[in-house]
This record gives sequence, C-alpha cells and structure tokens, in this order.
Amino acid sequence: MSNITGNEIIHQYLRHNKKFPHVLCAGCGHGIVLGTLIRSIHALGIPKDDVVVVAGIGCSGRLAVYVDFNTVHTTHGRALSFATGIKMSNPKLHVIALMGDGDALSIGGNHLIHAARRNIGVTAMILNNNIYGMTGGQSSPATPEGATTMTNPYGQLDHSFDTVELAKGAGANYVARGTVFHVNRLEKIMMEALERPGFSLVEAITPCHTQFGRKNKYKSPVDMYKWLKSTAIPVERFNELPADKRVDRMPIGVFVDRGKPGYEELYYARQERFLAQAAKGGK
Ligand SMILES: Cc1ncc(C[n+]2csc(CCOP(=O)(O)OP(=O)(O)O)c2C)c(N)n1
Ligand code: SF4
Repeated sequence: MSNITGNEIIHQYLRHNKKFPHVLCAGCGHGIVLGTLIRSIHALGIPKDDVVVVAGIGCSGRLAVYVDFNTVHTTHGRALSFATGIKMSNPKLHVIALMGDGDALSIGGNHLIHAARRNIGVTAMILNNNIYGMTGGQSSPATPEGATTMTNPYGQLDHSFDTVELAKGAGANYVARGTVFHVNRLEKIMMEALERPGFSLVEAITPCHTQFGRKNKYKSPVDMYKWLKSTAIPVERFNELPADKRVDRMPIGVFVDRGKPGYEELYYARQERFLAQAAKGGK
C-alpha cells in the first residue's frame, strides 16, 4: 500500500516549471476541483497520455494549462466542440471538458445540450461559481434569482438554470453534482463520471468570493465554504424533505446513471458493419 499523500499525488501531475505561479485568488474553489480531478484520474490508474483536458475561457479555463496531460485551451464556450472532435478521432482517450458556468451554460449552452443529446463519450465538468469570475462579476445563467452582481446591482431578475435538470432533460447519460466543501464525495462522483460510457456531466459548486461572495453577504472564502456546508444535502435526503424544507437547500449526489453506450461507440460499430458488408460485395 502506498504512503503517498494527496498533495504528493497532485504534484506529480503539475507543470511546475512552466505555468506557475497560478492566477487563482486565494480561497478560490477551482483549485480544489482540479485537485479532485487529478486524484480521481490517479486512483483509476489512467495514464497521463490517455487523458485530454479541454478547457474553455475563464478562471476555470485556466486550469488546463497547469496539468501535465494532453491539454487544449480553447475558445470561450467551445470546449465541448473541441472535445467532441477529439473523442471521435480517438475514442480510446479519456476526454475531459472543463468549463465555467458562463462558459458552459451561456455562450456554450447550445453545445452542452447537443453533446448531452448526442451522448458523446466526454466527461464534462462545470465549475459553477454562479458568476463570470474572470471578467469581473457579470451575471451568468447560474446566478441565483435575487443575487447582486456587477450587471444586476439591484438584484438578478431572471431565473437561473438548474444545471442538473438541464442536462437530464437534454438526455445526458450520467449527471451528478458535488461541492468543493464535500471533497471526498466529489472525488467519488468524478471517478464514476470518468468510468461511465457516453456523456457524463459533473457540476462542481465552487465559490468565488471575489466576484460573487463579497456582493452577496459571503465576504470571505470561509463564509462561502460555510454556505456550501449548510446548503448542500445528499439527494436521497433532499427527496424525503417536504416542499417547504427544500427551499434554499441544494441536492448533491448522482441524479442520472443510464449506462448507455457513447455516440462514438455506436458510430464505429456501424462503420465496421458497413466495411464488413462492403468487403462481402455490399450484401
Ligand atoms: C467569444 C468571447 N466572448 C467573451 C469573452 C470574455 N470572457 C472571458 S471569460 C468570460 C466568462 C467567464 O466566466 P465563467 O465561464 O463562468 O468562468 P469563471 O471565470 O467564473 O471560472 C468571458 C465572458 C471571451 N473571452 N470570448
Ligand atoms: S475571480 Fe473568482 S473564480 Fe476567478 S480566481 Fe478569483 S475567486 Fe476564483
């Protein structure tokens, strides 16, 4: 049994001499998500060369540049388009798309629903901090109704997306939500998501005190982590609550686990069938 610690594991996967110091604010949850992803990949024994991390643009998008996998830092909202192409050209790779809530649900929303509908074998991770972090705190589709943001100083009027319900409705194969406060649970979810065929979506709730918290009564990172601790509840317990007790609680855990084969699997199986038919003279 190895005595190697979580931090030592993470250090084996970072681009130490190239990309540090990192740009994240002290207390940002994004680094915890990355650590969780690295430990999950390590625990599953997936070789570095078999992993492709594709990221969009945002503080979350920066994560791809720090890790020593195959990485692609793409354009805003398009991580899933690049990830789809990579998976289709080499289905053996573990393709992971890292996206912020703005990246995945706003400019990239169309790509998200169609990747889920198509069931492409990509693991999508949405780092939901309820805000556009990198560009200064504009509202995103995940900003809660009533929250104060740079673009909604009198409170957000529109409803926010429920990422889990959106992905479920679009047909995603595996849908789960975790938080960076509940790290062990998040790690378990990520391992499952990486192992599942087809399109897996993990929503990781991660605090941005800099752009979201300080305008919404969570001034410090600690306030935000306390909020995660008190709000999140396992989905099994959430489902037993009466409607009035569900208000302001956020279910976490696994919501969908359909186990359907991925698009690429069906595509290549069909291709093989056609090639075999063609070899027999098209019969
Ligand atoms: C096509 C395009 N539009 C807008 C931008 C500006 N932009 C950069 S990051 C970003 C939002 C990032 O928010 P989110 O995806 O939630 O990630 P976070 O920074 O919060 O991790 C925007 C609008 C861009 N880079 N490209
Ligand atoms: S602005 Fe927010 S999301 Fe970006 S690094 Fe700082 S805390 Fe993290």
